[in-house]
Amino acid sequence: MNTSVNTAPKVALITGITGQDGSYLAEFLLEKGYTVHGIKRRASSFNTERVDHIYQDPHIENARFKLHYGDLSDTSNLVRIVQETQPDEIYNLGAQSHVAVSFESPEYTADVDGLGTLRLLEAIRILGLEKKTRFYQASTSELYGLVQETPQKETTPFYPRSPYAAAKMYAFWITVNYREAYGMYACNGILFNHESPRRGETFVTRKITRGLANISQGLEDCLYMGNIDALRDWGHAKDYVRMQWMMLQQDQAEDFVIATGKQYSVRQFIEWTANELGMPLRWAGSGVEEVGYSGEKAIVRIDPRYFRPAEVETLLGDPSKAKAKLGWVPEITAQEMCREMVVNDLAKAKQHALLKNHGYNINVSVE
Ligand code: NDP
Ligand code: GDR
Repeated sequence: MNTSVNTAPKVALITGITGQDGSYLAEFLLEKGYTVHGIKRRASSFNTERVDHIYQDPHIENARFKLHYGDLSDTSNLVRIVQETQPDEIYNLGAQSHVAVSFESPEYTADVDGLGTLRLLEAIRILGLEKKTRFYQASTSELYGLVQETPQKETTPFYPRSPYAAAKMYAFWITVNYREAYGMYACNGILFNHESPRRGETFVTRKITRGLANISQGLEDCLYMGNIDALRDWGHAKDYVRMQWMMLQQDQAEDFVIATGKQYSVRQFIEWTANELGMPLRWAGSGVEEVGYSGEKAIVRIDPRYFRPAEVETLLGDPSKAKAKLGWVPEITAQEMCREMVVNDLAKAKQHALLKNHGYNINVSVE
């Protein structure tokens, strides 16, 4: 652990602060007494829902939470924000983070997820902050792609299977390179899938809990899925942001796998969710004809539109190094997390159903 005696409050800069991890990490760092700066993208409507509860009016004296407009594709903007904020720690969580979308926008994904990382590292260097600013890169289990070894650990060879993973592979190595070339404290957290009630609605777990909760309240009829036999090692985002911080408090920068070491299928996650909602499933048929029935009602079907051009069939992490060196162990199991997500989405679905029953026009967007 870093035993520095400097007692001035630390300053953190988070890219992707409006995302799932950014919001939990900001909460965590504020609780630790940090001043937290975040980069948010300009959008035509408000996009800060996940951090609204920690928003502080910039007019108040000593506000410890500040948002800056910016984008990982914009070098001069990043340099200016790093210059203004002089961070002790940068957490690069911003990304086009959807694997399926990366096949549709490969160049944008490469720019933001790959070159965006380089731009931040260069900003640190250009501003002469190599010895002050510590850098965390949000690397991913998607790097393992077509897995070469099970379970996957820090030494397992990479085999990316999507434009997203290829871009993140560049980001991984440029982070290692800046550590070795310039002596920067820069490290990669190779994080396996992690979820929460704040997970984006188009990632598989949230799509399932939200979709089935809506079905339970009569707001949707059927949930359309892709490859339900894919296997993932799912943890809770709250556990994982704690580890992101721990990685920047060491004497030496190192890369770590963050995972639970347990694996389940998408199919199992659907079944847990359906059971939580009191509508257990019976499967019939196979392949794209497979259907999940609740009673006589078909509520889960396969839509090949959700198959990916190249799939990552199985991921299972080995977090032994994180446990041995940092004492990190995940506290929330995948099934507990599923329950929390169901409770959250069911409450929302009930609110929507109530409004609908009182004549309000409720459109439930589905993807
Ligand atoms: P989210 O998709 O929830 O959040 C992504 C964030 O990046 C959002 O704040 C988004 O802004 C922002 N962003 C997107 N494009 C840009 C851009 N061009 N410039 C600046 N910011 C941008 O992701 P998570 O919180 O789940 O993940 C955080 C990071 O960890 C990502 O880099 C992801 O790839 C990586 N990761 C995630 C894992 C997971 O299972 N969750 C596992 C391993 C790695 P906006 O809100 O405006 O869209
Ligand atoms: P992933 O997460 O691609 O692992 O990337 P996602 O939840 O999107 O998919 C997990 C698995 O579920 C299968 N699947 C479906 N996925 C989605 N989104 N929608 C469906 O309808 C569906 N049906 C089946 C997928 O094919 C896949 O096998 C996430 C992101 O957070 C990345 O940013 C991060 O790097 C990795 O996790 C680790």
